[in-house]
Amino acid sequence: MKVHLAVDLGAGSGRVLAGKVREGKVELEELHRFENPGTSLPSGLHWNILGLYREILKGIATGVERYGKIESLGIDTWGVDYGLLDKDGRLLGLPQQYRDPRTQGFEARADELVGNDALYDATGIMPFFLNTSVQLLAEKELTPDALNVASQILLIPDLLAYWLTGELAVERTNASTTQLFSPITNDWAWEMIEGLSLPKNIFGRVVESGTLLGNLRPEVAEEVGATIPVIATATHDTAAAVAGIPGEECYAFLSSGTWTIIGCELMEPIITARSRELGFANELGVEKTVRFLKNISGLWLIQECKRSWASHGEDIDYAGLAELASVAEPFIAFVDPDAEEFASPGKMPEKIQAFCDRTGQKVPSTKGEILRVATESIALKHRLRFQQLRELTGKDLKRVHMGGGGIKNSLLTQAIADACGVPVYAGPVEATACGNLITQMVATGDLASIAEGRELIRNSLPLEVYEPKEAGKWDEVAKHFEAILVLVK
Ligand code: LRH
Repeated sequence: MKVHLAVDLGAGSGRVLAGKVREGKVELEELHRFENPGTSLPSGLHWNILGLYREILKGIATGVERYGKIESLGIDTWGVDYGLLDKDGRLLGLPQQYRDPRTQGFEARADELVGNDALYDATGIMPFFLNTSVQLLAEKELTPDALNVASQILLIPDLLAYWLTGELAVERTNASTTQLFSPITNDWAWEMIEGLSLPKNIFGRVVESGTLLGNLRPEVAEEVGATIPVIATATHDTAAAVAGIPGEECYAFLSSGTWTIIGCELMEPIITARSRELGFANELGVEKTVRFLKNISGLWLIQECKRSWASHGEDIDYAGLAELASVAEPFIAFVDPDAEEFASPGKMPEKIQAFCDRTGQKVPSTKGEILRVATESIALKHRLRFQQLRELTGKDLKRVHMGGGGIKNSLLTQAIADACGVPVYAGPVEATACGNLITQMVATGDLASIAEGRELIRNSLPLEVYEPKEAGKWDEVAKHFEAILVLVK
C-alpha cells in the first residue's frame, strides 16, 4: 500500500488527509482537522498562517506515525491570497484574506490604470474584487511598506511549501488566479504588472502542477519523523477539484464549496469580446489544460445564514437547515447570490430579506423560507451560467459532473439538475483532496496520467445521479429570476 498526504485548507477548516492506494482503489482517511477561520485584527482580515503551519506539521506527523513511509505530500487552498517575502525569505506581515474590505474601489482603480478589458485580454481573468491584482493594488496604494521592500510573492500554498522545504516557487494553476499571469505566453503578464505599477521583481519562478519541490527541510523531517518529498500539486483548490472530478462524455464541471465554480476543461483559452462580456475566466489546470469557468456565490449564503443564527444561539446543523428549506414553500422570491452586498460576512438572513424587499418581492420570513430562496436562486444562477457556457464553448454539454462538499446538500444538487435540465453526476465529496492526490501520484510515477487518476477515483468512490425534474416549472421561474437580475444590475 502506498500513502500520499493531501493538505487541503478550506474556508472554515483545514485537513490533512491520507490517500491510500491498494488494489486499484484509493481510500481517503482524515488524519487531522483544524480550524481555519479568518482572523480579524486592527489591520484587517488575516490568515493565521503560523498556526496553520503548526497544524499541518501535526497532521503530517500523524501520517508518519500511522504509516511510516509517506510517498509525497501536497498543499492546496483557495486561490488569490498571498504572502510577501523580503530578500532573506522572511515573511513581510501577516497575509490578508480576500474578503478583507481593503479592496473596495480598487477594481475600478485597476480599470483606470490599465483598463479591465486590457487586463482580461492579457490574462483571461475577469475583473473581480478578490483578484490578487486588485489586492496588490490596494496594498500598494494604502499600505505600501511591505511591497516596497518585498523580493518575492508566494501564493499561500507556495508559502507553506517554502516553509516545509526552503524552495521558492509559484505553482502555475494558482498563479493563473492572480489576474497577472498570461495563459497565452505562459509567463507573468508583465505589461499589466507594469501598468498597475506593481514591483516586477516580486514575480518569480513559476512551476507546473506536479513539480517536485524538494524534501522536507532536515529540521521539519526531524519534527515529523520522516523525510517526505513535497510536490507543488494543483495548489489552487478548484484546479485540484477539477482534476479530481471524474467527468465523462461532454460535461460541465461544477466544483461546489463556499463558491461553486462551473466550467469546462479546454486545451486553449477562450478570450473574446463575448467571454469578456459574460465574465468567464480562463484559469489554468493540470496537464496544461485551461479551466474555462465562472464563479457563483454558492454555499457561502447558506454558510453565512448558519453562522448568523448560531451567533444568536440557534446552532442548527446542515441536515437540519436542509430539512427546514425542503418543507418551505418554493419559488416565493429570488436573489442574485452574486450581488455585492452578499460578498462580505455577517447578517446574511437580513441581507437576503432586504434584497427581496428592495426588489418588490415577497420577503421570506422563516429560516426555511430564507434558505429556500437562497437555494433556488443559487440553482437558477447555475442554469444561467450553464447556458452561457454552452454558448461560449459551442459544446453540447450533456451533463454536469459535480464534486465538493456542496453535493451533501441534496436539495441544492437536485435543484441544479432541475434548473439546468441535465443530469447531475454528484461525486466525489472530496474532489479537491482527490485531485491533489492524483496530481501527486502522477508526479511520483504511481499513475501515468490524470485520466488514469480519474479512473481510479471512478472505481473507488460512488457517484450519485440526479435526473432533472419539472423542466417546465423551472423554465418559467427562470424568467422571473432573470428579470430580478436585470432589475438590480
Ligand atoms: C474556491 C476558490 C475559487 C476562487 C476563490 C478565491 O475555493 O479558490 O476558485 O475564485 O476561491
